[in-house]
Amino acid sequence: MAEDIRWVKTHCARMDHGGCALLVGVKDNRIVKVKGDPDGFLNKGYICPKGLASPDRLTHPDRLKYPLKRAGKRGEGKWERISWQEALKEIAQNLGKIKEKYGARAVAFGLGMPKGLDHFVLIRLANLFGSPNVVTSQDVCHAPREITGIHTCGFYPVADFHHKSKLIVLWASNITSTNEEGEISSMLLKQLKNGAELVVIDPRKIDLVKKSKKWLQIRPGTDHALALGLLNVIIEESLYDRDFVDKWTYGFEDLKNHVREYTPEKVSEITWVPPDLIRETARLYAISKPAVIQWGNPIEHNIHTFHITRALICLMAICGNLDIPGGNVQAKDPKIMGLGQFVRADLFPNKWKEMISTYHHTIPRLMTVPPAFFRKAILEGIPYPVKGFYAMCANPMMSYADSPQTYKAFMNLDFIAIADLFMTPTAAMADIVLPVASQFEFNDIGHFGLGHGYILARPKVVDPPEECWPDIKIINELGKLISPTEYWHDDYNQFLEDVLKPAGLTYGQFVDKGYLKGHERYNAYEKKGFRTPTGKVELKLSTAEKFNLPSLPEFSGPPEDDDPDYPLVLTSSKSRYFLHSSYRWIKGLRDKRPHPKAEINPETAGKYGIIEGDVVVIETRFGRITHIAHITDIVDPRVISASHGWWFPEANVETLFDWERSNFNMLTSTEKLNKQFGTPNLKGIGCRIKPEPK
Ligand SMILES: Nc1nc2c(c(=O)[nH]1)N[C@H]1C(S)=C(S)[C@@H](COP(=O)(O)OP(=O)(O)OC[C@H]3O[C@@H](n4cnc5c(=O)[nH]c(N)nc54)[C@H](O)[C@@H]3O)O[C@H]1N2
Ligand SMILES: Nc1nc2c(c(=O)[nH]1)N[C@H]1C(S)=C(S)[C@@H](COP(=O)(O)OP(=O)(O)OC[C@H]3O[C@@H](n4cnc5c(=O)[nH]c(N)nc54)[C@H](O)[C@@H]3O)O[C@H]1N2
Ligand code: SF4
Ligand SMILES: [Mo]
Repeated sequence: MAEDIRWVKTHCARMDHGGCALLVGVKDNRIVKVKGDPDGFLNKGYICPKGLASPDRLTHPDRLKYPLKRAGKRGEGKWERISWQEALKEIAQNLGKIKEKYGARAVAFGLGMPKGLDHFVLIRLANLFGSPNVVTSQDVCHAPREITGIHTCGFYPVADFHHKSKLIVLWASNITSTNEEGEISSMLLKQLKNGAELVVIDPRKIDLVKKSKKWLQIRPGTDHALALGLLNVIIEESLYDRDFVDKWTYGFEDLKNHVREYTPEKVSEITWVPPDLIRETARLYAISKPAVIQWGNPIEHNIHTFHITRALICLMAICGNLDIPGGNVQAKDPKIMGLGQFVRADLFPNKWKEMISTYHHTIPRLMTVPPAFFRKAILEGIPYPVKGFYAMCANPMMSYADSPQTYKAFMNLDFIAIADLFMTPTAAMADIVLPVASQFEFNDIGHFGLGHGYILARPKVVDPPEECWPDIKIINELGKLISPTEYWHDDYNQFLEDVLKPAGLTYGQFVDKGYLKGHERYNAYEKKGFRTPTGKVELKLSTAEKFNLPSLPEFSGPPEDDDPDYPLVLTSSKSRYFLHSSYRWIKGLRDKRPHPKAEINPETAGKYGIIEGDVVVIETRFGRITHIAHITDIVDPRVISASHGWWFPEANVETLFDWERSNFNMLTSTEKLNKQFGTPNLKGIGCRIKPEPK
């Protein structure tokens, strides 16, 4: 029997940022086994539970298999099956009508976590259709660190795990669970084996705390204060890299004067981290070279995200850890088609002038629309009305902050089309639902356009079932109906060839290689300076006045004021077994984590009369959900950590799968937003808990 199995090499995807090389065993167009590829460039054989379960995505009996058209009222769960031709025609006609009446910008295109090349094909469609509005969750995912990086030092400083670091600082990054940044946790573990030291900055005692030299159990939402405290110690104790600071930074004296007030004692009161631990951490980071900061999501789940990310880059810079091997680096792409060229940005040069976010004065270079501003356009017509939405790879009913507002906005749209693998709370709100082929069912390129310096081959392994189409094919066909046909291909696979052409490779040749990595080049600034107006790392922003940005990283308080009615501090993390709101319908994964769990310290549980397994009500000023109590000392008694992304595929479609019951974003709000990125508070929110009344 074993001889019948055909083994195919590909890369894991659409379960997180992806990256593990896989060996996939196929028999009769079915995946029968999957394992980590020992030759994998990043993972060297590692595979996680999600990777192992990833083929089960394809064979679920309830998977969407045919295009559907809404038959009842919106969200009522009544559908009729239609053909692809009808579905595409319906979408084209509705988007066309909106374009005619309100202009192309009244149609927004929605994307979730970037999953593959399709992400960029949809941006291309938006450009060709003439809409500047591509809505994504970038407000709370990567845009703050990437774009603040560009403004501060001319690039996005990614953690370099490809070279030896002396010290690794995991700042709000639970990498053994989330494999964040397309960097593989196995690479980090290898570094630790080779002697790198570890500092963990996390309100939860994550697994890697066991391997760490120091753990800073920070009060959620106060990272900007901590970063300023570290800067204070490093500067006051003259531990910074004097040579680099003299030659390559702008505004050091201003930063020095500015951080003087953030003494470890003061910062300790805000962050709950003991003053001596702040001092020791600052010293360790300053003297360990190279040291790398692996930054995670919670630094951008906060209205102060611009200050946090600015302060972290200042730390990297003054300690001389920018653009050196084993530090935070500018990854160089291989010789492939550029992102701008691929999405045909040239055809829409004035896009930024027309975007919804321009009205809200978001930071230059932010080219996607934050969800809060998208909904404002729908509900209030500010700055102009939005009436239509085409989205794929996203579940905004769960992933956007302030879920009731998303529901209201969707109820007010004239037309919604959603492409997904499964009926979700978002797909259930659509007029047209499109069934997609996913990972393993079509040829794809991973990590294109993500700034990690490499791309990965993801060749097709099996045929998709029934009428499931890859998103790239859907967009390619829709593109021909709603934009000039000459920009679309006869066969969507040609897009893969386009990307690889500059490398002189066909897709087939690329698959044989497995991946392409850009040339490693460090200290690039020594030749040309940093790509900022001053040619230096701008500790103080020279563009502050021009772009109306704060010139220095500041602390103006925690995300929310203390409120005695909500005495506990709420945070959350992502589950090792799911991707955001995705895949709770995969049995093998759901069995591992059947319920949304709230982590509660034993002392707090005792105080509120809660025992392990109780249904608990979690309330903030904005909403109320239930979770299952998990009593654990991995959190401080003052903190509650809940789970993100919960809906119940097994529940009734008429209730939109109980989308409100345990959905963390029922507890968040968009009443306060970060100015540069439109980011709401997802962490550090005042809350209270009680057992659910019986
Ligand atoms: N409160 C809170 N909110 C958050 C976060 C948080 O930590 N806390 N995290 C934020 C972050 S970092 C992000 S990136 C966003 C993520 O937000 P989303 O990307 O909206 O996240 P998912 O919930 O994973 O939704 C992805 C959907 O894509 C579908 N899908 C999977 N594969 C394919 C495919 O190949 N094609 C198509 N068309 N669909 C597919 C899945 O079934 C799922 O329904 O959420 C953000 N929101
Ligand atoms: N299994 C799995 N993997 C994923 C994802 C997933 O949903 N599931 N999502 C993918 C995506 S799109 C992204 S962007 C990445 C994100 O990956 P991560 O950045 O690792 O995301 P989180 O799990 O939200 O948060 C990381 C850690 O921050 C801690 N934390 C909570 N609040 C605070 C705070 O205020 N300050 C500090 N310093 N720490 C805090 C949490 O306890 C958690 O351990 O992961 C990717 N990989
Ligand atoms: S860590 Fe991510 S890329 Fe690796 S097997 Fe798991 S889900 Fe796939
Ligand atoms: Mo993300």
